[in-house]
Amino acid sequence: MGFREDFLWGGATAANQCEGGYQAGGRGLANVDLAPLGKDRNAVITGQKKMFQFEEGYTYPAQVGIDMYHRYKEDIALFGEMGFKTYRLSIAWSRIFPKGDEKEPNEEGLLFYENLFKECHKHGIEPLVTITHFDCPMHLVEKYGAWRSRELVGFYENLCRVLFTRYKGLVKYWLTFNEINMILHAPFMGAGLYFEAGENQEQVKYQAAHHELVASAIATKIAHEVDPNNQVGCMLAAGSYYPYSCNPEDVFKAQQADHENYFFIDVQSRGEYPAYALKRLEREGIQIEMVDGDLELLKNHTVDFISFSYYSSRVSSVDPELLAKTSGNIFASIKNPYLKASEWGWQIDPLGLRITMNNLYDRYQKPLFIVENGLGAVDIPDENGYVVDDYRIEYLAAHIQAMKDAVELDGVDLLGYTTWGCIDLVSAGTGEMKKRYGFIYVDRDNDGNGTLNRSKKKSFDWYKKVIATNGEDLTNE
Ligand code: P53
Repeated sequence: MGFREDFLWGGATAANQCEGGYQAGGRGLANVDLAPLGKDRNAVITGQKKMFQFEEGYTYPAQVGIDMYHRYKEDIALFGEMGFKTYRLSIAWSRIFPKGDEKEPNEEGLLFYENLFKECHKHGIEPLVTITHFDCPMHLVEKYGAWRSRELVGFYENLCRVLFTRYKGLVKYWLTFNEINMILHAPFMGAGLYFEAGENQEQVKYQAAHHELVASAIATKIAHEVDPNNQVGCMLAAGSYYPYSCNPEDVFKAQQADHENYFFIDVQSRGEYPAYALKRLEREGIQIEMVDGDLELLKNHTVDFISFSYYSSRVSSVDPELLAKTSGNIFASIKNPYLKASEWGWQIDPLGLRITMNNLYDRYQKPLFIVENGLGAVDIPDENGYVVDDYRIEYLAAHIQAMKDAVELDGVDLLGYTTWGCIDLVSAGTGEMKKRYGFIYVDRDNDGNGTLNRSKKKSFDWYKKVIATNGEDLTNE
């Protein structure tokens, strides 16, 4: 019983939130570099404010990140010490193709990841690679309007072909787009999209989504052609919607809200635009331009597994008063009176993870992979950089228990679990260093002060024990 013997325990990061070295090795500028700390970050990531270059008076945390570009050996050794079976990371597209539309890739960028993957294998760690984690080269944003343009499909295809060929034998688990549904909520950070005044934003978003979905199918096709051992997953920012009450209108609203997110995975996993989406798009006058062969590509190249992030469940209602009181997250959600929240207002719901797993497994009947979960919190280190993070242990233990229940009691097929930000890194939503998720503390603050030294938190040894017992011992002693 319990988790499968080859269960992939590990942790997850994304290039722009940890690497830094934003100009090193010939790397080009990307949308994610331009999301500033503090005021205006949200306006930039939601595409309401254009920022095509660094501007005076702002701090850009992605420039340095936690300097993993130069320190990955030390970091991977620490992951190895915890017993990680897998490490989820993302490729910075603009390291491989600095502008995005070149014919030939940048060898320095390719070599960087080759060395990193080799380092993983030295420690018995299988890399799990997100091809794009919110990033898009700025040249593609400026010249083509990023994913609103069909041409991006071809550029992404080139990127994937290069990656699958070069890393054959080093990487077998791939995710095509991080949190693909984020394009609806954070279009600039999610897909390099910004809007002109008066433009039909929904039209632009769904056209761009179509391009990503076709690109994802093409990637899946090439991955399987290059190496039949490759396993390709889609990736959803998950968290099922609860109706606020048993008022059928609330229940219906929650179902509709889930549909908005399932839409992407329905296409990637079932291979077709779902009927509810076609009807809705038609009703709203949104027309998706397709190219001959798109529907066949989607149909014939569906994903092998379903990966997702889970931080919280969500709540929906038709009551305008409740709608005014939403919780602090890019996904606006009504506060759930039964749940406590993190310091950033993210509501904590371990059972919601089990519910979400059941919903996804019922719907797709493919193996699941939880590739993000964790608690963003303020940590206070002692003089040696040690943090007693019992709150994090408590959060993770409760979520691991819930996923164990989903496996043992509900029969969900689960491939693995990677906690978000296994080493402290820059927050995607806020740009802060202060919002920490790691087992490893990084000495750096919001203003860029600190030595960047790494130190173990209490949760480091705890997670090591969890992995060593394959999730049987979750106690905190
Ligand atoms: P931060 C919002 C809601 C759900 C997932 O988020 C999200 C976000 C973006 O804030 O993104 C994922 O850093 C994402 C990671 C991100 C992580 O959640 O805002 O894939 O890049 O860091 C946590 O606390």
